[in-house]
Amino acid sequence: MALQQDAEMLVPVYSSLEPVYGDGSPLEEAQLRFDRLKAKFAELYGQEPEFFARSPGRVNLIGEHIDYEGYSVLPMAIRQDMIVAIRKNPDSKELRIANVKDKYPICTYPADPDQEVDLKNHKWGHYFICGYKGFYEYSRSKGIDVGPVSLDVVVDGTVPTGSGLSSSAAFVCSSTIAIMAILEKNFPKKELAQFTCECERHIGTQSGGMDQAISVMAKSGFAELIDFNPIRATDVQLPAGGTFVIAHSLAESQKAVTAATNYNNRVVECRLAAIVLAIKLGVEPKEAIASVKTLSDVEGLCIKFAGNHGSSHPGVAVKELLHEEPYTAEDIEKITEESLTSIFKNSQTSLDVLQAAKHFKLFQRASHVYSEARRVYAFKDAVSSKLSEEETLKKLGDLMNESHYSCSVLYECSCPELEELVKVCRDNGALGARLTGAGWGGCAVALVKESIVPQFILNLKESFYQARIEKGVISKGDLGLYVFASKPSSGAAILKF
Ligand code: NG1
Ligand code: MG
Repeated sequence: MALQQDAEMLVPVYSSLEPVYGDGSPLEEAQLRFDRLKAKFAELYGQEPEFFARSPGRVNLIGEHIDYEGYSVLPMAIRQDMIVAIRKNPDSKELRIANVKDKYPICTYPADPDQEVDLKNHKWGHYFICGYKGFYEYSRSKGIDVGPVSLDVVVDGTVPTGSGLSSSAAFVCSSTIAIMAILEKNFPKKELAQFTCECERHIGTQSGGMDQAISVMAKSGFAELIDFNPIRATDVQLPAGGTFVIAHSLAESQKAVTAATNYNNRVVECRLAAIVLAIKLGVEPKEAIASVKTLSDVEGLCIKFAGNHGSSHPGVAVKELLHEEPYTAEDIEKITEESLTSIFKNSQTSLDVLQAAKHFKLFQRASHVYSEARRVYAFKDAVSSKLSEEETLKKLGDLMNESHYSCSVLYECSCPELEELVKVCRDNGALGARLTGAGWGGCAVALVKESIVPQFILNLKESFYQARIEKGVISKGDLGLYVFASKPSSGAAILKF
C-alpha cells in the first residue's frame, strides 16, 4: 500500500548508524567514514563535533525537468551521501568549512546570515552558505529570532559531483540540518524540503524541489512519488525482480557555471511557452504575464482545448497553437505585447538567460514537459498494477526509454557521452535506460533484471569504461564509484553519539 508521509514528521535523531546504513549491508565502512571525519575534525579544530547530519544523493527514475513546472517526479535516495560534522565556536566570528578531501581547500565566511553568495566567484563552500542563509530566512519567517552563530564544520561527501545524483542538494540539506541541530531546532520535513529548495537557489540555479524533497523525505526500501504545491511524498514499492544500475558518462556537468545556457535557459523557455499558450487560449497578455508561472498553470486550459479536439492530452494544444520553428524574442514579444526583459525584470538569472539566448524552442520544451508528466503517472500506475512482474518491468523500461528520447530530442539536455552510454546499457540487456538529473553530462540510470546485474556491470566496464581507463580519464580502482547498482536508501538524519 502506498503511504503518504505525516505532515508533522521531524528529521530523526539517532545515536547509532544502524537506522541509516543498516539496510542489509555491513556497517564497517560507514563506521570508518565517521571515525575519519571525527579525526579530521579534531586535527583541524582540536575538539570533537557536537553533531553529525547526513543527507543522501538521489537518482531520479522518471520525471526529468518537470519539478520546476509543478509536476510530480519519482526519485529514490541512494546510499551515497553528505555528512556534515559541526560544532559551535564561540571564540570565532566565522564559519569555517573544511572537507576531508584535500582537493577542497578550507572556505571561511563571516558568521552573517545576510551575506550575499558571491556567484561570480564560485567556491565549493557556497552550498553551506545556502543552508546557513536558508535556516535564518526560514526561522525569521516563523518569528523565531536566533542570533548569528559561528561554526566549525568538516564535511565528507560520497555523491560524485556534477553527476546528476544531486550532490548539491545532499550538501545543502545536510548543512541546513546540521545548523538546525546545533541551534536546538527541528522543523517538519516538509517545511525543510520546501525551504532548502528555495535556499539552494542562492547558488543561481532556478531549481525545482525534487532533490531536497527526496533527500529529506526518503524512506529505506522505497522510491517516492513527490508532488509539489504543497510538497508530498508517497512511498512507491519497486518490483523486486528489477534493479536500477547507475552509470556515469564521465562528462561532468557544472550546472552552477553553465546555468544561463542550460538549466535556467530551459526554465525561462518553459515560462515563455506557458505564457504564450495562455494567451493563445484566450487569456489577456497582461493577465497571463502576471499570473502564469509554469506549464502546469495552463494545463487546465490546454486540456479544455484538447477536449474540443477529442483528446485529453495537453500536448494537443501545444501542437495546434505553437510552431516547431524556434521563436525569436521579437516573435514572442508580438504575442506578449511586452518586452522579455520587462517580463523577467525581477530575476537577474533569467535576464542572463535572455542575453545568452539566440532563440526559444517553446514547442519542443512544452511537448517534453506535458508528456514527461504523464509518463511519471504511467510509471507509478504500472508499479501498482496487476500486471505480472515481467510485464511491469517491461512497461517501466519502455517508459524510461521514452523519457530519454524526449529529454534528448525535445529538451536537448543530453550529450554525446550520455547517448553512447544509454545505448551501451540497452545493447547489454537493460529493459530501459535514460539520463538522470539535469543532464548535459552526469549519469544514466538503467533498469536491469536482478539476475543479470553482475554480468551487466561487467559488460559496461568492457564496452564503455575500458577505453576511458586506457586513456587515463579514470583509474581502474575507481570504477566502483562510477557504476553501481543501487537500492532505495533512507533519508536525512541527525546523528549524535
Ligand atoms: P541535478 O542536476 O541532478 O542536481 C536538477 C535539479 C532538479 C531537477 C533536475 C532535472 C537542482 C538542485 N536540481 O537536478 O530540481 O530539475 O535537475 O529533472 O537544480
Ligand atoms: Mg544539483
